[in-house]
Amino acid sequence: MKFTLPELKFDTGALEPYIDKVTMEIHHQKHHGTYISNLNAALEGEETFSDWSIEKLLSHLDQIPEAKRAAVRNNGGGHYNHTLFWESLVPADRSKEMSEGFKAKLESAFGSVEAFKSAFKDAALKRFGSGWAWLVLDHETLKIVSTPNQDAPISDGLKELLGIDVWEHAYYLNYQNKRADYIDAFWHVVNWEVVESRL
Ligand code: MN3
Repeated sequence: MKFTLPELKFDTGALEPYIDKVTMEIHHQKHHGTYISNLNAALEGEETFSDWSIEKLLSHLDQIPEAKRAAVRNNGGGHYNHTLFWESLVPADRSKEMSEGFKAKLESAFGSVEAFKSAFKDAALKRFGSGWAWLVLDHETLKIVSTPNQDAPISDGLKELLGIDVWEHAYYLNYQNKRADYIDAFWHVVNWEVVESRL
């Protein structure tokens, strides 16, 4: 399968002031674009995997030849994580509150919505270096995890509901070293309808 860069469902400037236009342009076109080129290059000539989806590749990394495995894990993860990330975002003026049902699930898992947000932020802040923080479903249980680099929860059998990219490329132009401010701003542009639909 030749992987291609998915289109964004909003203009690159539409997430301002929370995520700036230049960051979105570089992040989508250059960073995500490069993961896709590198993933396609790694799988070039590998007939076995020619019809494998990105989900299947990341769920069966042990079946990828060792010489290609790190490239598929890093670039395949980069493609998968960013695709989920773009889909989870929405311009603030189009974003809707989370549903009462979803709120109840978060309250049941974390005590309150605020406690969920605080634990998610903590995971995102404590991820040393580059990586992601996630709200995932582990079988039937909602959990917060973080992954280094471009590792994807799906490789550990977890289902991603919401992820935040905390690589510096995701926020440095606008927030410099202030990762916490970027995380606080992120909540304004979360597409809860999409997040909930992943349940
Ligand atoms: Mn990124």
